[in-house]
Amino acid sequence: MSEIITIQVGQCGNQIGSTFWPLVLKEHGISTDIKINQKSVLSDALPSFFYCPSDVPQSGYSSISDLKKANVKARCILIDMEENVVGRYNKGPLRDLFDQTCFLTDLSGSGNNWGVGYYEHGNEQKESILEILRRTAEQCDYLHGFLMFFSLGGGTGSGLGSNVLSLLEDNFDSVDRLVTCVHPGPFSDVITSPYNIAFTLRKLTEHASCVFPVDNKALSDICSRLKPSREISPWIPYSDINSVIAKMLLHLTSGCRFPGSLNVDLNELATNMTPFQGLHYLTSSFCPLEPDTTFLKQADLFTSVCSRSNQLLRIDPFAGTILSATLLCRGDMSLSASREYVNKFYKKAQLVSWNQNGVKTGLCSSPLPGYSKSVLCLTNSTSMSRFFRESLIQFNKLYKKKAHVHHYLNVDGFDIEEFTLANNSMLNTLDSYAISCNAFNVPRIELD
Ligand SMILES: Nc1nc2c(ncn2[C@@H]2O[C@H](COP(=O)(O)OP(=O)(O)OP(=O)(O)O)[C@@H](O)[C@H]2O)c(=O)[nH]1
Ligand SMILES: [Mg+2]
Repeated sequence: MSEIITIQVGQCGNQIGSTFWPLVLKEHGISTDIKINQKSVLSDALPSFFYCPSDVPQSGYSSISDLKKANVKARCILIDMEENVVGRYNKGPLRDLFDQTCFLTDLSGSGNNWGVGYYEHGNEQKESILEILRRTAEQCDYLHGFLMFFSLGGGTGSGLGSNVLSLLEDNFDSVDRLVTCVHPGPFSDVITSPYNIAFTLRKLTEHASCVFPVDNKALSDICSRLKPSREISPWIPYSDINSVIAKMLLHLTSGCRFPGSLNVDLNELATNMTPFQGLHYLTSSFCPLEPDTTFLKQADLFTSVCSRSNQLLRIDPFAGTILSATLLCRGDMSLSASREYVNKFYKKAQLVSWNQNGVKTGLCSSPLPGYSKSVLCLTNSTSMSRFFRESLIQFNKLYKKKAHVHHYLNVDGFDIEEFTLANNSMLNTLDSYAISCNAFNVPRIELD
């Protein structure tokens, strides 16, 4: 059994976690309600996400209090430089699920400043973080990967998250580092987010194995479609948005956690999906978005998963050339149905000339909780250059005026050169996507 350690950083990362973990428990047939007594169905896969002391049987847990008695703990590291978000874990039903020594908090936050997260907190917390990482890794027999969640727009998730990512590379270089990062979308609530995004993207390009960017605008649109009454009040709660992200993450990791006739594990995914160093940004979409829609026909499921409106990032992967793709099917799905999807994909997509057979399929028999079947589509498409282009434009709007630059220059360790390096790194990734297929010309944007 292979294990995955999750690392949630900052407010967004930890709030995604508080939606993710109840779903993980549900997937294992474990209720967070201590009164319900249901049969645990999938406990053999429990050690992937949970440390189970070896003298305790892994089956037969049906409630969170059973896990508490058996001292089962989530393989999760919770980091925030403020206390309140992580502190909520200690008050709710999940309070006994986490090892208290894997909580790392401070009082000051990073004030939406990547530099503070990366340099100030990064330097102060380095030894504590390494100690938690080593201890958590030692509890694994076969550590399969690190899975990180954080936002790109704030200071702690983006800055300290980037720092943790490079610590992982330095200390566990053979273990894959997968990151789900949340882009604020076009109307950011954080003025400095274009800088924070740019600095983080550079670090993600350099140190991550695979990145699954999602954005709050695409996710809000998905959530409003699911509950049209929201049109009256367009504000979508983060818990709804995070629930879409959490389902994507469960789907993504299912192949290395559950048995299946054609499983794609995270290492395979990182290898198959990344044709060139640094071009490891994948779009994701899944269907059905709502629990059990048994009326959905197999063919509709495919059409839906490929539609632009189901993408968790506001880009259409099919508008560009596809470098690689993976269709992960879960639940009641036959091998022939999944192969049919792949054939349809070849017809729909324009694949890069040197990888005409670049679509992989995975099949995991264990369904997402509440779903009979579902499909996750991951693509590495040249359309991702649009994401980098938009990030560059936003970055340059601020940097041309040198607006807010002084906040970063006041941080110990931060050098003005970081701005040029971030700009160049985004340009490079953008260009590399274009060169990877020689299909189109993306205009360069230079700094003044
Ligand atoms: N999807 C989603 N986005 C969130 C959530 N919380 C915050 N965000 C977004 O994340 C960005 C702000 O980042 P935070 O995660 O709050 O910041 P942080 O990492 O805690 O950093 P500092 O507060 O600056 O120390 C904004 O764009 C928010 O819209 C959440 O629970 N879900
Ligand atoms: Mg915060």
